[in-house]
Amino acid sequence: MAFQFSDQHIEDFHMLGYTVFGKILPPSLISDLRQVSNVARKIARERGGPQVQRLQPVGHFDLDQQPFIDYAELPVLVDAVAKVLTPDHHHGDRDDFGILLEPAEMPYCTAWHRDWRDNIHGLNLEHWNQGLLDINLFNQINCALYNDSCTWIVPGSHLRHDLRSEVERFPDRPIPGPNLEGKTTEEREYTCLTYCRSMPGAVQLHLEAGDFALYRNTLWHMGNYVPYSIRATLHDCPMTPEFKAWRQQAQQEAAQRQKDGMVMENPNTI
Ligand SMILES: O=C(O)CCC(=O)C(=O)O
Ligand SMILES: [Fe+2]
Repeated sequence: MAFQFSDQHIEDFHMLGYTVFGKILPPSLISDLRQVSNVARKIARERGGPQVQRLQPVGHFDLDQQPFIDYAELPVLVDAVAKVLTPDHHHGDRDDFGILLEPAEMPYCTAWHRDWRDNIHGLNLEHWNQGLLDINLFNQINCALYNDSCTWIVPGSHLRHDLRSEVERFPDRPIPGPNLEGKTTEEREYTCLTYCRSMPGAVQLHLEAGDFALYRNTLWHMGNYVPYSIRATLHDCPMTPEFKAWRQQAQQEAAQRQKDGMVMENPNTI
């Protein structure tokens, strides 16, 4: 069935921290985006090796830009994003968004994290804490061109700081991923899945081709990847002037704090 917006999308976004606009991309656009993603995959692997996770930003590479422009301007999508967020949130900035890809050789996963807090070394956590509930900050998009079940999330965690069980699961910073040293392909796959499930409240996000997931990247989340599931998922941000400014300031401050010897603040000890 063609995509239809409903208030449930707004409710889910706020309460769960994510909502999915099901099958919102028309098949012809999926087809154009898949074609350009095949080129992107080649470029990404040439530059970053077989295990590379993404090519970003798409506008900086020798890729046909028209499908990305069509995606950015798709009226039903612009309208749905504006309804959940505001008309000042704009997705599809080609100087910004990328494509997430499957690894060519071996399964792996990211560590569990909340973006910025747990993956930017030197970040000032006070600034992140202050922005936690700000609708102009920290919104993210995964728009799947193939069925994609890579992303795991803890629904509702965007509304709060960590629960005791989460602190107990990951007391230290940086948060460790699973130990994949010396493991076979199948052992790696098993170990990564066990790691996904080790987080209390974790659920797997299942997207079909043409689905657009809008979520708070302040949610606990992670990515889990296997080479046998093709992936080309647009990884985008409904950008605002406020988030651009926050990001720039946070990155500058983090770089300075790293120079000063700061590794990563631990939210469990401040
Ligand atoms: O692959 C995904 O869907 C999530 C990736 C992610 O969270 C990250 O790279 O920060
Ligand atoms: Fe992330």
